[in-house]
Amino acid sequence: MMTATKKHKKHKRFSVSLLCFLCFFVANFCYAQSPAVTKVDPPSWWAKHTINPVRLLVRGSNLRGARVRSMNPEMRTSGISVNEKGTYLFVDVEISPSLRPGQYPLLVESASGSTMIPFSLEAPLNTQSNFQGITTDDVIYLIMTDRFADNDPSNNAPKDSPPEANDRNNPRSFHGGDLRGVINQLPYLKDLGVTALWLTPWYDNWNGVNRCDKRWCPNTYYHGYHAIDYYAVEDRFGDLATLRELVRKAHALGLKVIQDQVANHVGSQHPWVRDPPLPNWFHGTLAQHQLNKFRNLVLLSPHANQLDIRNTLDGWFSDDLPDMNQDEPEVARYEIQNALWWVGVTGIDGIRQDTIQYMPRFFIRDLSVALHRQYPKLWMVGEVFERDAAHTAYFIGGHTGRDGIDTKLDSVFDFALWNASLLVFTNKAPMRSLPQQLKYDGLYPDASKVTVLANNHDTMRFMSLEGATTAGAMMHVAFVLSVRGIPQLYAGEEIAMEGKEDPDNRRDFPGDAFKAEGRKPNEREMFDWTRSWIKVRREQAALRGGKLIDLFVDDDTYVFARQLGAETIVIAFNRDKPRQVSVPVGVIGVKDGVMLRGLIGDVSGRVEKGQVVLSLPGQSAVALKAF
Ligand SMILES: [Ca+2]
Ligand SMILES: [Ca+2]
Ligand SMILES: [Ca+2]
Repeated sequence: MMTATKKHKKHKRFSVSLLCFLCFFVANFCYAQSPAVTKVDPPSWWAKHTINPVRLLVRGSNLRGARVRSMNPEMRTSGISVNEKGTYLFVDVEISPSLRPGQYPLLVESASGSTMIPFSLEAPLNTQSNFQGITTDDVIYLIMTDRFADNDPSNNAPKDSPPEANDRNNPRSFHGGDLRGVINQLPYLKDLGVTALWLTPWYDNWNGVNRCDKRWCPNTYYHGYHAIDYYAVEDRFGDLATLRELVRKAHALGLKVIQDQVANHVGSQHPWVRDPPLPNWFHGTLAQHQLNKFRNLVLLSPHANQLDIRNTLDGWFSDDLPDMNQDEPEVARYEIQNALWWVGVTGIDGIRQDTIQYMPRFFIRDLSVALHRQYPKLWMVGEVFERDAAHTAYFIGGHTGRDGIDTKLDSVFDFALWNASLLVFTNKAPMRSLPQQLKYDGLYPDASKVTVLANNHDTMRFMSLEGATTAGAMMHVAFVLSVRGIPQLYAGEEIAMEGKEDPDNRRDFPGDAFKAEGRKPNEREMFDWTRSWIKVRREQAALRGGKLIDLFVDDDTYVFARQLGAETIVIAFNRDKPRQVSVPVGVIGVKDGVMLRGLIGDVSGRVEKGQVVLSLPGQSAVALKAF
């Protein structure tokens, strides 16, 4: 008994120490080898979504051999794949339509341990006030968030940012503008009359500063085009809650919101660059990649060689902009879900897609189709920065290209017409260049769908162009607001701001000008003029959606009608001294005896023998209506 007890004790002691040793070993082993999760994209989704299952990309460590399962039987997982290093895991999550919004964490298990993937289902936003799309009834206003209004100083110097990154005297540093600033200026924008705000990218960008011995250093990514996280809001601009507040408050005032999305590339500080989820996630690596030579003609020309085409589609926009490989289905799927996620969580109405021509056309189509399938009215405009209507028309949806693809893209910017207008209103080209350019509308399936920019953050401001005058700037903006298409203004043009090439064209918006009493005389003149043209556009359906018919043109004067049903608006531009012009309105059905009265400009005339004689003021634009 005694022996037995001793033996037992000895055995027990041995077992305990062995167990301790094993525990210690296993614990260490487990600690070193258990799966760990640091990020999940997307972090949330919706039941009854057109994308189901949704595919998650999970970042972490020791994910090799891991299984993923839901704790809820109405959420099913499948299609797991893990990268070679075990740092990324893809998994399909199928969501039962009956699941309610809430937390639905997923369990990741491997032979050596387990952990959770946080994941939730969101309540869908109201489709009556969100996802409304953009039409010719809208006037878009581009805001570069960092340069518009700083109304939250607490986010101006994040802990990981060196002082040089936050130097307001450096045009390439962060200047402090934020989402709160945009929210607080919504009444200003409402007063101006614009109806849709396009904000430069709000993805989180690197807070640091690039140093070099070139003239463009030190520089930062204040503009937002170098995402380090496709699922996070720039911490200097605010957070997701503030962004949602912005969209909600804008919608309450009748203002829509457009997100600037950048599917073509991410920033070189993105964690993917050091450790890509797949070897072909990008085109090349930081150490080995081709630079885009921007031979954009090869995208349209049937004579291009494959080497040039691949360079234009796969080349990096710059050495610090790794090019995403949408030919890899996991990348395409990730990006399509990402676009839908932002729309779904914020309620935005439209997307401006950056550098869209450098992505494969099938991807533009698949993205457009997925967006419209979930949000039928949602709108996407692509940046195809070409002063050539044949090229931009190739990318708009509604017709099939020679590759057999209809991109289904809602809109493209009309850089060709913008260019013509700048030349005409700075007296470098005759007025007839405007109808000369507009003849290429025949290349578009529906030219009323193009977005007519007055300028943007990549172009010189009008007032800094050679030959610019305030009168020229006023005619230019009147043209943008009266020609066919969807007009787009750039913050600051309405107060005649100056600015040469990037980054000079991104000066801080002068805070005083947000209030009428703070505007200098030239700012007030331009603001009031812009507002009056927006107002006429808002009040006259023919100006928004009417057919454009040329009536008169010579070197210095251009007169056209916008006609919708029985309504006729006549718009005239005269960059010469005051002159009389006989305009043939009988041809568009305006009867003799009808009066044309100025909506903008003190001009009127009675139609006789099919003609109306208008005394046009010099260096100005007028809008008349047939009564
Ligand atoms: Ca700020
Ligand atoms: Ca940041
Ligand atoms: Ca590309």
